[in-house]
Amino acid sequence: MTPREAVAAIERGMSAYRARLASPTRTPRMAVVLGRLLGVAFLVCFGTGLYSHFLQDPLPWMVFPTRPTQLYQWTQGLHITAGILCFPLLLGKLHVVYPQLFQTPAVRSLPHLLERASIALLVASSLVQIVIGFINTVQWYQLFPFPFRQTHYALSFVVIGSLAVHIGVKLPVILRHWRSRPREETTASGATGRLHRWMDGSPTATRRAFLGTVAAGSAAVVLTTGGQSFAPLQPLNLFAPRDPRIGPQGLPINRTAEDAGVVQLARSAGWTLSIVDGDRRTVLDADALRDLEQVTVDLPIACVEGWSRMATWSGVRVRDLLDLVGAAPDVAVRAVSLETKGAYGVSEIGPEFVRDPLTLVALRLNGEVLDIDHGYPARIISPARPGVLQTKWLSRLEVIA
Ligand code: HEM
Ligand SMILES: Nc1nc2c(c(=O)[nH]1)N[C@H]1C(S)=C(S)[C@@H](COP(=O)(O)O)O[C@H]1N2
Ligand SMILES: [Mo]
Repeated sequence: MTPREAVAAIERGMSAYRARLASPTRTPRMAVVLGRLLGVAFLVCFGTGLYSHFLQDPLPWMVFPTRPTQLYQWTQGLHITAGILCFPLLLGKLHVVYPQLFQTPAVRSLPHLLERASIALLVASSLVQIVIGFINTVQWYQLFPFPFRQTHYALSFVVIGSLAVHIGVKLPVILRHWRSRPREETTASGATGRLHRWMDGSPTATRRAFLGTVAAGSAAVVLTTGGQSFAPLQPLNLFAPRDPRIGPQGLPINRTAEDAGVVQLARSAGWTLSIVDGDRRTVLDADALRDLEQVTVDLPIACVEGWSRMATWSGVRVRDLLDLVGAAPDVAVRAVSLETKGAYGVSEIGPEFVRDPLTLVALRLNGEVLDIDHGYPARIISPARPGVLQTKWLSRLEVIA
């Protein structure tokens, strides 16, 4: 057999296989219907993801809203929920377009090659993206050897970039099938007319059943995991990694004092909080902190991993503490923990949050002295920011020069 004959034989095999895959659910219209939803979910993930990224690593000119206080709880809850929704939508979409993998000739032209390459990149990067995102929310951190945040961030540009190319290339098909069903039934594989019926119903019934399956899958994953972010769904919260109601003082914990290696220091009678602005410094012990004006606020802990929980905190305004050392009105602050190893021991608080009267060094939670796992003797709590920045077991506040 000559190479040319071999190629022809492979192509005949592929077309036969593709013809066998034809089904009423595999139409360009169905690809567009699911693609629209998936596109929205991806864009929501991208937007809320960038918001989360820049809250943690702001560019110098960035200023963030501090109200509503639940803003980050909502954006990150949306991120995880839209992210989870990508699973049934993407599986449905791949089911619909799967026969396209076997199109012949495999490559018709350079633009066709680029189109197929961009789709390969889109499919591969989105699958990795949603799988590592999910793995992160269930805290199997050890499962992959690369840093999650950086990888997920970089991949988000690959996903959205290849999505933009994909939409550009498919624009004619998208426009043709956006609204109306095409009069002529064509399959996504391009095999016109001949409709293959699996299941006994009509093509329309088959399509409805398929969409119903995708919808039921979507409803199931959202309803059973959304409770970690949205209180009304909590009773249905079967699979979400966190039940926000469980934990000391009614609040979950991400890292205990023991894990952080701070139990002794945090319990020590000699604990103090230093407030430092250049050469000026004040050192307060627990009694001195309790003697300052105490403020009570309702603010959520909203973890980057999606769970969140409202709580009542009492303590001293960060701004009042800065006044003790005469700090300028618009400064940013570094909050330093007793925890010295790991990435969570330090956080930076931008001027808009420092200035905010709800930003506290909290000493009490839900009417009791902070539990050691929630950051006793003192922790940061501030509005509209990720939980990871709400530094526990505080030891120092430094004005950033
Ligand atoms: C196309 C889909 C997605 C896109 C474009 C996307 C994008 C992003 C971006 C840009 C960030 C910020 C990363 C950073 O802080 O540097 C982020 C964070 C995050 N994403 Fe996604 N994401 C997607 C899907 C998912 C899914 C499916 C899940 C989980 C079910 C998920 C879970 C997370 C988590 C937990 C974070 C917080 C990371 C951290 O700050 O530690 N993402 N995402
Ligand atoms: N020092 C220190 N502060 C920390 C952490 C930590 O590991 N170490 N975890 C952060 C994360 S990821 C979250 S979500 C919140 C959780 O607060 P909680 O444990 O009191 O609910 O604390 C934040 N503050
Ligand atoms: Mo967190």
